[in-house]
Amino acid sequence: MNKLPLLLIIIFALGCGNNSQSGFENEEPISSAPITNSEIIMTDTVFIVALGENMSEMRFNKKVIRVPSEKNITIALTNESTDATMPHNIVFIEKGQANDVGQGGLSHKNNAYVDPNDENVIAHSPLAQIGETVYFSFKTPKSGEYMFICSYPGHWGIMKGTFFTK
Ligand SMILES: [Cu+2]
Repeated sequence: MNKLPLLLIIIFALGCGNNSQSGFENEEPISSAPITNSEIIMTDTVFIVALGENMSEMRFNKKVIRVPSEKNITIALTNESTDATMPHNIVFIEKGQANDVGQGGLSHKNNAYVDPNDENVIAHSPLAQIGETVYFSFKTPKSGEYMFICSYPGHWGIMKGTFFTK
């Protein structure tokens, strides 16, 4: 997937690691030791954009999301709409359960329109207001086919896609 932000994070971490307060005057090498995966805790990030200015245009920029199974990942959801009536979230759910999850979330506005006890929900983001990016991390489920929706009222019938883990 998109490795650039991860690389930047690593570079940033290296840059902060061994520098003294002297800043520009510090010409010493940052570190001679190689960085190994075991020394850095990190998750891969999947970037998703919610688009559209109204109910007929609204959509995710991805129809399919593929990630490794049983692995911690981070989702970054950006809401690019400029219409304030278009908040969105992203909810990863069991296949075929979009309507049940959406209906069940209607009475849970304070939980981003997701029933916290819904067994069909794998993980979900907060609501992203227009122009906002929200992040959340979760451990992906075992290898299989799932789906993702926006559970904002009236959106799940259109804003949905397939979620594969392998
Ligand atoms: Cu939505």
